[in-house]
Amino acid sequence: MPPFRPAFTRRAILAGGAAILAAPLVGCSQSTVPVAGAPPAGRLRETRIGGQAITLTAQEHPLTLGGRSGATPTWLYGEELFPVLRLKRDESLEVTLQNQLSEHTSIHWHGVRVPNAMDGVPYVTQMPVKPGENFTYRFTPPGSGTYFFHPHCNTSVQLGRGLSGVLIVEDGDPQYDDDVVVVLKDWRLAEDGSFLPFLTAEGAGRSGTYGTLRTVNGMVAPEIVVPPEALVRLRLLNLDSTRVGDIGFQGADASLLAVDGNLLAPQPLENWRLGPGMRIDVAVLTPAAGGRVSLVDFFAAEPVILATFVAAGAPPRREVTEFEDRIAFSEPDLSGELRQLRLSASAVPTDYAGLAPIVLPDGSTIDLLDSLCSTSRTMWAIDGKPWPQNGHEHLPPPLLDLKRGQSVQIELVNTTPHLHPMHLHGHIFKVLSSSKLQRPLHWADTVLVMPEERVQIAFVADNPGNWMIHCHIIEHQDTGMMAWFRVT
Ligand SMILES: [Cu+2]
Repeated sequence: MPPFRPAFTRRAILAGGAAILAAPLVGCSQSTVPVAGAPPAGRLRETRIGGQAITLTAQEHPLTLGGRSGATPTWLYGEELFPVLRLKRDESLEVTLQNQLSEHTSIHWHGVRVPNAMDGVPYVTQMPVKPGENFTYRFTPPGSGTYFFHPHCNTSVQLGRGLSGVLIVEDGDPQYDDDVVVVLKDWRLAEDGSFLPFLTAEGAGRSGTYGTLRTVNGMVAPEIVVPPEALVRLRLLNLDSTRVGDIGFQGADASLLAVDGNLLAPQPLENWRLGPGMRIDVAVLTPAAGGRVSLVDFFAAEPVILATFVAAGAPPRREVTEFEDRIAFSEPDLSGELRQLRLSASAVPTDYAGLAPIVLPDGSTIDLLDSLCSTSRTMWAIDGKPWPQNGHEHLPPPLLDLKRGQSVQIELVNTTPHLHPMHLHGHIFKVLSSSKLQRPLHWADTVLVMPEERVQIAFVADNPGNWMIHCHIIEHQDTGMMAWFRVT
C-alpha cells in the first residue's frame, strides 16, 4: 500500500501548500495532547487512558452555557462537557460507569466493534445500571478511529442534557502538527438556562426537535488556536440528537481523511453532510500566523460559522515521517441477495405489556422493557416494524438473523420526506452506492439516508451477538425507528 498523504485541492497547492506537500511528509512533532491543567481555549479536556482503569461518574452538574442568565442542569460524565479519552491502538480500555443520576443509564461505545456484552444497550446486552450502581466496561478496540460514547435509553433526555464523551483510538504515527477534537452539539435551552422539552410530538413526527443554542465543544463559535503553516488534524463529531450539518471550511483547504473514524483514500473535502452520530476526520493546512480558518455549516441558506481556528505562534519544524495505516476490514462478498430495509412512518400504537424474557450475553434474563427504554407512541418503523412490534406478546424477532462470517447486502430505502442517519452496532459497513447524495466509497457505522433515497451498504457479520440498528435522530429512534439483528 502506498504511504499515506492527505489530498488537497489544486487551489491549495497553488496557494502555497506546495512547500508542505512537496516536502516529504511531515511532522515529528508530537500531537499536542494536554493531560493536566485547564485545556487550551476552545478545546476539551483530554485524558490518556491506555491500560489504565478510570471511573466516569454520570451526574448532574450545573454549567452556564451560551451566556444564559442561569445555570443549566447538565448531565455529565464528571464535571466537564464531553470528556475526551485517548488510547493508542491495541491498548485496552477499562471504564467504570458510576451512576449518580436519578434514573438508570449505561454506556454505548458508538462505532467501536466491542464484544456484545460491552455494547451498553439496556435489556439487550446488559441490565441497566441503576442509580447508585456501577458497571465496568472492558475491551480492546479492534481498530483506530474517532468514536463517542453515550447512554442508550431515554436517550433524548440523557444525551440532550449532555451525557456523552469522545473516545479516540490513535492510528499510530504523529503525522500531524496538532490534533483537535471538535464536538458539534445544540442545546434545548430557555433564556434562564433551563432545559426545554427534548421530545416533542411535532419534532418527533418530522425532522426532530432542534436546539436553541448551537455550540462547538460547549461554546458558542469558539476561537481555537492552532499552529501556523501546519498540517492539523480535526476530528469533527456530530453529537447532536437532531441537526444535520453540511460541514466545510473557509480560509483553508481541507482533506477528508476518515469517515466515522475509518480512513479512506484521502481526497479534497468540499462539504460533508454530517448527521447525528456521524464523524469525519479532516486535515487542514493552516495559514500563516494571524490567519483564520472558519468551520462553516452550509446546510441552511445562510451559512453559520461554528468555530474559528486562529493560526498563532511559530510554524512547526517538520521532519520526515510517513505512515501506512489502512485498516483492512473484512470485504463483504457482493454476489448474494440484496435485502431491502424500508424506513417509513408508522402510526401503530405499541403495547409493552407481556414481553417475553430475553437472555443477556452474561446468561441472565430479563422480563420486560421498562418505560425509560420504550415509548407508548411509535411514529417510525424499519421494514414496517416499529420497536417493539405491535401486537406481539414477545420481543420482536430479529430483523436479520445472520450466521457469523456471512456477507450481508442491504439497501436502505427511505420512503419518508425526512433524513435518517442509520447506525449499526458492532459492525462497520461499506457504503457502496446511493441514489441522491454523492459520496466516495467508504466505511462507516452511520450513514445518512436522504429523503426518498436508496443507499446500499454491505458488511461481513463477524461479531456475534444481538445488535441494534436504528436512526440516530434520537426522537426517531425513541419513537420506533429501531430494530435489532442477531449474529450467531
Ligand atoms: Cu430518523
